[in-house]
Amino acid sequence: MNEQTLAIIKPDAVKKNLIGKIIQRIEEEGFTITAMKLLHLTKEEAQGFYVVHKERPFYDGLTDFMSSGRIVAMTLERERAISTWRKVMGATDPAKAEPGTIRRLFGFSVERNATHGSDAPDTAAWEIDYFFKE
Ligand code: IDP
Ligand code: MG
Repeated sequence: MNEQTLAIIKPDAVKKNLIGKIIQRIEEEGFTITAMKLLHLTKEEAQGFYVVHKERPFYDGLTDFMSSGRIVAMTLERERAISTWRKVMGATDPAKAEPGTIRRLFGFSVERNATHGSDAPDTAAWEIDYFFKE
């Protein structure tokens, strides 16, 4: 049974003109892109998206970064989409991510790590709704 996850190409990767390479990888990994938007979040929209992290010390920097430029938000569909996309992205910190993963290949720092992926079915549903309600 297919599952959906939310993926974001973050502002660092968009600025480096990596949209095409990342989407090519997504398709090669067997995902179908079922919705996609290029957008520039306001600070408030970035804060809303990452509200789960609002008590974290990195929240203000993260939401500044996520509102610093254009992003690509997508819904990806395949079998086990959530865990598969997180595996393809690699660990949060690009320096600790496995060789060949997107964050290892294209991430710059633990904050500027090229991509986002939902971490569970409930967060995936909430995050998909955040960008693609109706
Ligand atoms: P994840 O994106 O791998 O699920 P989370 O812990 O959910 O990682 O953190 C969300 C995002 O916040 C990360 O992708 C990264 O951009 C940023 N972040 C996480 N930890 C740190 C940190 O220690 N310093 C700066 N930014 C961080
Ligand atoms: Mg997370």
